[in-house]
Amino acid sequence: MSQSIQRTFCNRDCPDACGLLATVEDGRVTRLQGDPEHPVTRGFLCYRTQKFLSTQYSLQRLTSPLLRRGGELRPVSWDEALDFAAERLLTIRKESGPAAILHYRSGGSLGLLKCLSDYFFQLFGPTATKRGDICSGAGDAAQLLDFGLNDSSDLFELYCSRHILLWGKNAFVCSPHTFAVLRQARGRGARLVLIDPVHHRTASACEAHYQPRPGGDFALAMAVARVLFERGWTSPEAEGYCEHLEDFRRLAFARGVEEWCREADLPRAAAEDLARRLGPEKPAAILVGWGMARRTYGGAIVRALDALGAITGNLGLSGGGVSFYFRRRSAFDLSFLGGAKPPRTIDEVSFGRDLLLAEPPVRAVWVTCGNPVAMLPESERVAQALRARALVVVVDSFLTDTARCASLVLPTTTLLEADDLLGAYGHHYLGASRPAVPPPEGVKSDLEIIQALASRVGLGEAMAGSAREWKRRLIEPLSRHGVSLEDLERGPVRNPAAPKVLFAGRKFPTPSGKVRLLTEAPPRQPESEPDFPLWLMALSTEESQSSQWAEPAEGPAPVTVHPDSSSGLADGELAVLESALGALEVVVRHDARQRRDVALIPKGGHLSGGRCANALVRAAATDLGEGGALYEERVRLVPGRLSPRR
Ligand SMILES: Nc1nc2c(c(=O)[nH]1)N[C@H]1C(S)=C(S)[C@@H](COP(=O)(O)OP(=O)(O)OC[C@H]3O[C@@H](n4cnc5c(=O)[nH]c(N)nc54)[C@H](O)[C@@H]3O)O[C@H]1N2
Ligand SMILES: Nc1nc2c(c(=O)[nH]1)N[C@H]1C(S)=C(S)[C@@H](COP(=O)(O)OP(=O)(O)OC[C@H]3O[C@@H](n4cnc5c(=O)[nH]c(N)nc54)[C@H](O)[C@@H]3O)O[C@H]1N2
Ligand code: SF4
Ligand SMILES: [Mo]
Repeated sequence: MSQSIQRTFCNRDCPDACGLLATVEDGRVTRLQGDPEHPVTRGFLCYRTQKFLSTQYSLQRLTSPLLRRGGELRPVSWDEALDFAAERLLTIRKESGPAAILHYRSGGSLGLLKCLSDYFFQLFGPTATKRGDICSGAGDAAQLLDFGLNDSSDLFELYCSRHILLWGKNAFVCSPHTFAVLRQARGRGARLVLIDPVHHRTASACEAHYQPRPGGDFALAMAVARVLFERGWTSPEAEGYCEHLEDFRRLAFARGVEEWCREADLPRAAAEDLARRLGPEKPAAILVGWGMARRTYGGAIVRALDALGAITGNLGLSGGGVSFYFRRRSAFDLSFLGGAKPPRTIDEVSFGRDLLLAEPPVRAVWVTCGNPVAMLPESERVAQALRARALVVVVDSFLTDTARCASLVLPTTTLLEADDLLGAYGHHYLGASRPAVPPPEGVKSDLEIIQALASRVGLGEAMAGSAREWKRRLIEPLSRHGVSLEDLERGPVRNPAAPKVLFAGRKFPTPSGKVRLLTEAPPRQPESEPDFPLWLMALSTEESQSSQWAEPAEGPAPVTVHPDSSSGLADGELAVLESALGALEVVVRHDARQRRDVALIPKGGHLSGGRCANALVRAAATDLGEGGALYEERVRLVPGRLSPRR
């Protein structure tokens, strides 16, 4: 028996970008471990990747292209599949122009070579692309506006923090390796506090948990700002590196601390406690969760948190900062993607509606690394919009909700077969993945698929090159720092261009060189909607990576509510969860630690399994960055079952 240990990297849409060790016996991966030598991975994996071998070797995995004929998806050869795709794309481009073709790529893999799919469609058109960002649009835009840059200090700077404010962040589930660093920081004396309407397991590492009204964070931040100003706890230097300081102060003083706190549904003591941690007891780091900004005024909320970090002098300070994102692509040369302007864009948040209304019509959609039917709002409408196209090609390893709407499905490689480059959005380490095993017979990598298509449409030469050749091209900036591809393949390398302390010297790449403080409050939101009293939040769960489940989930989705908000339904009882858009059969779970105005459901449930939260969520944009206000939908729990007709 032959046995070896292959070193690679996890490419999932996760902040941690772990180093993996795959034990391979007779050509089959038999064990997956976290790389003990990776400074962030430290030898352990999350639940979902620990269980990945059942996905890798699942009998549901696709091993042949599927072409829709007579209404059914049927296996065909690769030549037939690719000839069909090439012929249809060329015809549509000839008849209707490249704006009739849409390329949609999401976060199935964060490997940088996935950009080659974008590159192909730029050369082939440029074709239409998506616009906005369902994941982090509002927060990204907020930080770019305020700081001119969306990046973070070194993760291990948290060891220098006196306080760490986890603002709407569930690191335990979403970034388990950051969670481990947080616990170590606590061991070194840092004090942790969670600000999140939802009770979750990250609270276990925190000495305090404030549960504001969903979206109440803006008011809470203003209460904190007012306390900071009143007590003289702001930095005397803030005037020098902040624009609009006086206007911001006026904004904070527009209401009393008590009034702001009432709006946030928290006691005054909460604002005072947070102000003390940020002001006299700095350095304090604010870690901003991506989820928190998925609200109507998510951009304004992140801007308010940026301002708290700025006025207290926590920016540019070791152990301070307001961290939303780590620039995972900054080490790589992606300039070949150039600036080809798409002839039109389709809004990701209202994808279904935009696609249905697009005029002249989008005739073809190419989906890769994404499951928009399950993961975008108004799932049924997204499915309907896709089914109404002349051509839908989906590149995936499984027959997802989206693949079920396709005319052609092309089976592709998994993270254990990937040959790619990785940066992380939760720390500054880079890596190169290498296939631990070859793909099964009948499966091609995304690069091979794009190249085979390119050679059929006259773009073979432009797309040519092995994965390693492309990698060498992308890491050109690193070679100037003496980092080679071989170095990256041997193990993690810290991005040499990434700062240890971001904004040291308090210089900001904004037009004025200063932080731009916000000066206006968003409109007040209605506090209750009598017909739909609960905010629906479809949140990350340990068991899945968005719609990719470690083990198939069956039966009605669990919905967690405070016992007082369960419409009299017992724990474990079946019920119907209704929004203004749709209804789902669910099983009720009681949790007295939750607020009385929220209903929690796992993110990533499948439409085909009747578990998809996005069947209830209407498309609504955030105030900044064209993100999705995914957690703003209101719902109610109703006794009974869903009648089959509905
Ligand atoms: N209601 C609600 N909706 C949400 C969210 C929420 O919190 N609530 N979260 C949002 C967020 S943060 C995000 S990022 C999006 C995620 O949305 P998506 O990125 O669409 O998420 P996934 O379900 O992970 O879909 C990725 C697909 O890529 C496939 N895949 C994996 N590896 C590869 C590969 O190497 N090549 C190719 N071609 N395919 C591959 C997987 O099998 C999977 O079907 O969803 C958003 N939707
Ligand atoms: N296990 C697992 N891990 C994942 C993923 C997964 O699907 N499963 N998804 C990955 C992806 S795509 C991403 S983008 C990241 C981030 O994934 P996210 O799911 O965005 O996780 P968080 O950033 O922790 O943000 C979610 C938190 O925001 C809180 N929140 C919601 N509304 C508010 C509010 O109004 N105020 C406050 N203060 N908090 C609020 C929620 O209660 C929740 O605790 O995680 C990645 N990690
Ligand atoms: S999903 Fe995230 S935590 Fe899990 S192995 Fe991959 S990078 Fe690590
Ligand atoms: Mo995301």
